[in-house]
Amino acid sequence: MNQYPVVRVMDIEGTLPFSSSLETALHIYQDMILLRAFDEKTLTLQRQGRVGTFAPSLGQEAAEIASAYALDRQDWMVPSYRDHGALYVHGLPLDHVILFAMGRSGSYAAGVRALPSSIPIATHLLHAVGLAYALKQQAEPAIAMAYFGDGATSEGDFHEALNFAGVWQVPVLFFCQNNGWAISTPVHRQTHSETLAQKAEAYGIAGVRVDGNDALAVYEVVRQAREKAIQGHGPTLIEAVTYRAGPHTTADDPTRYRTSNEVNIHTAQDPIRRLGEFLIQQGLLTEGAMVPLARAAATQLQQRYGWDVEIVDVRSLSPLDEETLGQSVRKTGRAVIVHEAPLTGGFGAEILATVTEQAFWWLKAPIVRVTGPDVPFPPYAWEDWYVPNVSRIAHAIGQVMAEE
Ligand SMILES: Cc1ncc(C[n+]2csc(CCOP(=O)(O)OP(=O)(O)O)c2C)c(N)n1
Ligand SMILES: [Mg+2]
Repeated sequence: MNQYPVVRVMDIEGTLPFSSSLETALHIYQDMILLRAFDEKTLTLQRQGRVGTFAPSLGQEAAEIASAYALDRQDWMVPSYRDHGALYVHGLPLDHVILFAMGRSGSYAAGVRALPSSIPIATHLLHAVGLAYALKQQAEPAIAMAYFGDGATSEGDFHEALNFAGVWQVPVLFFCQNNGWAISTPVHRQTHSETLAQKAEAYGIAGVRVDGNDALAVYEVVRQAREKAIQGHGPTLIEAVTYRAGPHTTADDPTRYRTSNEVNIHTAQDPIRRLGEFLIQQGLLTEGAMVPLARAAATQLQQRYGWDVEIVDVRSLSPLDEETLGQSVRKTGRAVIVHEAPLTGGFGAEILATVTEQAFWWLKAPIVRVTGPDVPFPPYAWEDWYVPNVSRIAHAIGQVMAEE
């Protein structure tokens, strides 16, 4: 039997080269962040009773967004209920997604080559094969791509669809997001197959397994499978291995069937953080100027005393991510604020006030600021003396750790 190794482009730390355009990578990253923000917003709307049941994409942003970037607008997207991000990339405005969740179908997807999201599991895979059959008949240089989950591979429709697609050799891609769970059923209770990709073999079609948290690998794999289908070389089953970090839908409580330890292990592979690291290394994203210094100080202290230091990079001052600041300090009970500007009137004072508002009762030590001194910024030769350095930051961390 064929082997199904996982295709990867970036490793966990977000390194390794990428042959495609970096501009595409940047756009994918932006839309992954947008999808996460959309998820958060829609969850709030749902909790307020303003939209119906909603399936979030938390943890699956790379698979959702990068797969859709690999398609062309004339391709048919055949989505499932979780694929808001993919639909958005394919041209569906996000407000249509919300309207659909509120039960209004009206002008849904007008002009966009996308079917309505399928709630029944796997039935839409046959519709995708039918669309691909039509594309082939009309000699259109386009494909159909069906989105579905690991649970769908146990449905008869999945097998019928792969069978027809193989027999007819139509330009269809089956994009399976193996997110580990079908509501409360884990993958190992779904199938005894080692992989989902290998199920392609029985139908005489290609099967590929890709790291679904590696946005660039997902993009490459879908792009290549699409090219192959357009050239008349048949369908592909793509298994994107990812993780559903949130609930199945707003009607689900995953704490009843999985441990927080499992969730923590997977969220360490967060696809957004990973692509972010890659883009920073490519010089396309920057991190705060003090972050590398803070990281060096944290590494030193970890090695010397075994301390775990959490670094929060405040990406924008307005809006200020107060929630993250509060969460971090509620966890550690300590805070060191680092910036290059002078102490007096610096933004650090604003952060200090915010942290105090958010987490005063959790503080185990007074907050310490490491900043430039209260003098005008000096000429270049004196810059090293002026801006905070690793040893000053390490010293400040030592100060907040000393109070026990
Ligand atoms: C034909 C059919 N059977 C059962 C259901 C109920 N149901 C909704 S979602 C779901 C699990 C699907 O899991 P998976 O395919 O892994 O997709 P995921 O939700 O993880 O994205 C089930 C059984 C359904 N919607 N349709
Ligand atoms: Mg699933």
